[in-house]
Amino acid sequence: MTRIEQFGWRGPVEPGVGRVVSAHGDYYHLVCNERPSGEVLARKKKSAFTRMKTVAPDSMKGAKRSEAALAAPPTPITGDFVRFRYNAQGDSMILEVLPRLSHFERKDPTARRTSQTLAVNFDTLFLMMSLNENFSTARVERYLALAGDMGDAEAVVVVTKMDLREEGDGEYLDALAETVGGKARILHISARTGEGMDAVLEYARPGRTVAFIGSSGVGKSTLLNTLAGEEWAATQEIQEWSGKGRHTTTSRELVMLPSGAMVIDTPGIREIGIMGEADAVQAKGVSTHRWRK
Ligand SMILES: Nc1nc2c(ncn2[C@@H]2O[C@H](COP(=O)(O)OP(=O)(O)O)[C@@H](O)[C@H]2O)c(=O)[nH]1
Ligand SMILES: [Mg+2]
Repeated sequence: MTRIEQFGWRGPVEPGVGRVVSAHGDYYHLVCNERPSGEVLARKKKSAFTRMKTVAPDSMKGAKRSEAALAAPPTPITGDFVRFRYNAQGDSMILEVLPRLSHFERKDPTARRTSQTLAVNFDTLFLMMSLNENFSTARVERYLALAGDMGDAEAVVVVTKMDLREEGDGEYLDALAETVGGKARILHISARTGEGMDAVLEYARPGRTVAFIGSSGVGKSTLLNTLAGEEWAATQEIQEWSGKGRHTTTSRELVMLPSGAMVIDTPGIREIGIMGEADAVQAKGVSTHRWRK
């Protein structure tokens, strides 16, 4: 298998196909077959991504302009497969985002902005929430509604921090199971005790991609660290100490696991402001705490 196939590419293996594993400002870190190392830094070819300018001149305002913006080609994000022009001497250039097999989007309820794509090209979508103050069956319902048109992938609801289970929690877990019904499988896990890890590993198959979605603090990075192994987690810590902070999860990152599966860890929903949810709830003076729901 070539490198790009290992990273989940299932199309014809042609030169110039890469997968975005991280984005740093104007630069995209791609994995591909073009180099022995399999890694390349690339930029977007400007003219390939600025169609909006020709469709929507500066004089165009308001709704018309956002319509034109919608028609603009998608900007690459972590997880995307792209077509690029390799340049051994200088910057390689991304020419095009290849069709996404799956995508999870947050839709702005105020419709003032276009939707925000949180993850792409995953086989499994982990909709994560923890068994403490973050627990909300209503949120899971919203997640599942958003996942309704995600394309060719499976959504799985993951309840994290099961080690924090208290007496009476069975009721909440039952309510969740009832809400989810047959729409998704529900996993109960704990990174601390290892509960449920066998079930998680069923999705961590070679060449498969799992995307983690959930509020900040639910345990996404911890699960990733557990799956990637202590060695990987230690490297991340060193990088944070040295000030490079590669894994503070301020942006999406695609990580290859020792099993050959990949994880896309997304920043906490709070940071990316999904649906302004936390703010809205707080503004109403309603606690998100499960006991007072
Ligand atoms: N008790 C318990 N705490 C956990 C578990 N997983 C993560 N945490 C803690 O929850 C906090 C947030 O975890 P993190 O992985 O950074 O969350 P993220 O924001 O979703 O990436 C950290 O203090 C973790 O140690 C778990 O399974 N059990
Ligand atoms: Mg994190």
